[in-house]
Amino acid sequence: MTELNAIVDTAKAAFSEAATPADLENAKAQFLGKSGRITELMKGMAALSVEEKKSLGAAINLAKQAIEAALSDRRQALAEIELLAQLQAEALDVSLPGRQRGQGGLHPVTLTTERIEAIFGSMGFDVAQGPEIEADWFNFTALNTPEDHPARSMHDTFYVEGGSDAAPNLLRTHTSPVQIRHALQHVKQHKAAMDAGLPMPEIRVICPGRTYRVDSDATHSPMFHQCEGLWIGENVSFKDLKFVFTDLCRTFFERDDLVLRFRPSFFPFTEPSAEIDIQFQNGPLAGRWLEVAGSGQVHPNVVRNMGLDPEKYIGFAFGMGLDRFTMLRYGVNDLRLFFDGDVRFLSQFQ
Ligand code: 2NL
Repeated sequence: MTELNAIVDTAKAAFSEAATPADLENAKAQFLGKSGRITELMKGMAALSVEEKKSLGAAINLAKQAIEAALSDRRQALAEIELLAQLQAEALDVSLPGRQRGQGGLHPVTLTTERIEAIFGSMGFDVAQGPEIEADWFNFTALNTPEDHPARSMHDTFYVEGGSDAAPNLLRTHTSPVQIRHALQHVKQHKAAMDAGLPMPEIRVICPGRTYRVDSDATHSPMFHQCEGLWIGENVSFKDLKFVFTDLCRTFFERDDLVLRFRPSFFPFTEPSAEIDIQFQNGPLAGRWLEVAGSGQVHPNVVRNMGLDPEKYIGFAFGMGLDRFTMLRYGVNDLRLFFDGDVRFLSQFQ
C-alpha cells in the first residue's frame, strides 16, 4: 500500500513538473503506459490468489484513478496556460488610436466652378458639357476663325490622332465648341415650334471645363480651366452682357463696390469685342485693373453656324479663366500650385 501511495505521489510530482502537453504524455506513459508502473503491478497480479487479487486489485484501481485524476487536472491546467499565452501574444490594445483616413475635399478650381455654376444658375443659365477631343470644325471653323489664324498652328494647338487632313482632331483650345454643340442641339429641339411661327426659347448656357494650349510657364499651364457663356435671343444686347457679368463678379468676389471696365478688343468670333477688367476698391489688390475675361456680341457668321438667322437672332458670349478667378479670390500667386497636387496647399481650401 505504501508502495502504491509512493507511486501516486511520484506520478503527481512528475505531472506537475511537465511544462508542455508532450512532457505530460511522456510522464503518463511511465505510469499508465504499456510498461508503466501501474500496468506492471496489474500484470504481476496473475500469480496471486483470489483473495489477494481482490484487495490488491481494489487498491491498484484506487491508485490508478488518483493518477488519472491528477493527469486530467494537469492537462486542463496546461491547456489553460497555453490559452493564456496565446491570448497574450495576440492581444490588441483597443485603447490605441486608429490610423485616420485623411479627409478629402474639393479642389479650389472645382469650388470656383461650382460657385460660378450656382451664380449663373440663379440667372437662368444651363450648364453644358462636351468632348475635350474636338473636331477642328467645332473648335475653329464654326467660330469664324480663318484657316490661316495662328491659333490653328501646331505651335499653339495640340493635334491628336483620329482625324483626317481635311478634318483634324485636336484638344479643344476653349469651351466654345461646347456652346456651338449646345446651340445646334437647342435649335434642333425647337425647330418644329419655330417652323410653326413660335419664338425660339432663348439660349442661355455656360460651359465650364478643361481646355488645352501649347503654353507653359508660371502663368500658363498646357491644361487650364475655362468657362464660357452664351446668351442668344431676339433682343439680347451688350447692356445684358454688362449686367450679367457685373452681377457675376460682385457675387463671386462678394464685393458690392467692385468696378468693371469693358475695353475694346478683337476676337474672330465676336464683333464688337471687349476685354473685361475688374478693380477692387479694398484689400491687397485695390486700385489695380485686372483682366478677367474676353467678351463680345456673337459674330453673325457664328450665329449662322448655330443654325440661326443672324438678322433675327443676336446675343453675346464671353470666356473667362477659372484658374485666374480662383487665384484672385484666394490670393494665390502661382498657377502651378493648382496642378502640383501638394496636399499642404490643397488642404487649406477645406
Ligand atoms: C478669352 C476670350 C472669349 C468668346 C470667348 C464665344 C463663344 C461663342 C461665340 C462667340 Cl459660341 N464667342 N466665346 C467670346 C469672346 C471672348 O474668350 O480671352 N477668354 C479667356
